[in-house]
Amino acid sequence: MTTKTTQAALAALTALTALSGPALAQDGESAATGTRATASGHSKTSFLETYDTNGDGKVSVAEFTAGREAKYKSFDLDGDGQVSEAEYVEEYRARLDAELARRRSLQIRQTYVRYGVLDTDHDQNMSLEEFHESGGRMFKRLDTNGDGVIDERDSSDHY
Ligand SMILES: [Ca+2]
Ligand SMILES: [Ca+2]
Ligand SMILES: [Ca+2]
Repeated sequence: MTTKTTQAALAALTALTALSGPALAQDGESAATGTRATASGHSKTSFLETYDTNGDGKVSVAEFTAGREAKYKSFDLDGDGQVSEAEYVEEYRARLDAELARRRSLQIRQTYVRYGVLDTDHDQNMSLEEFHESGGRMFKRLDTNGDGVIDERDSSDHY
């Protein structure tokens, strides 16, 4: 493997790790849609959100069993009452693809928004001056003591 390939693979892995949170957890997740964001994939809160179907704040064994059965059925793509390895993986792959597509489209939209902020005169061209304006704001926010240098004496961690 070349260094470049390794880096690409690592980047992909990092992206996937970031995505393997609550919305995409393979087990104990919030329904098949994977759209609800919860604090933690395996928390009691997400468990309650997933299985407390009558909304009384409690999960009975009956509710839990019904929820698990519904989940099992969502894995059983060909409906033969069994879940093969291929089905289990495919169900996850489909949700992962949907989530990646959703995040990608969101990130692209945010990039247009960022460009709109950078292109202050809105002529659809980010001049070097405009780019420097944005950099200047960044620098100012970090240079909290205003001495023209960013170092440990500046108290802000973010710009
Ligand atoms: Ca099956
Ligand atoms: Ca411009
Ligand atoms: Ca400073």
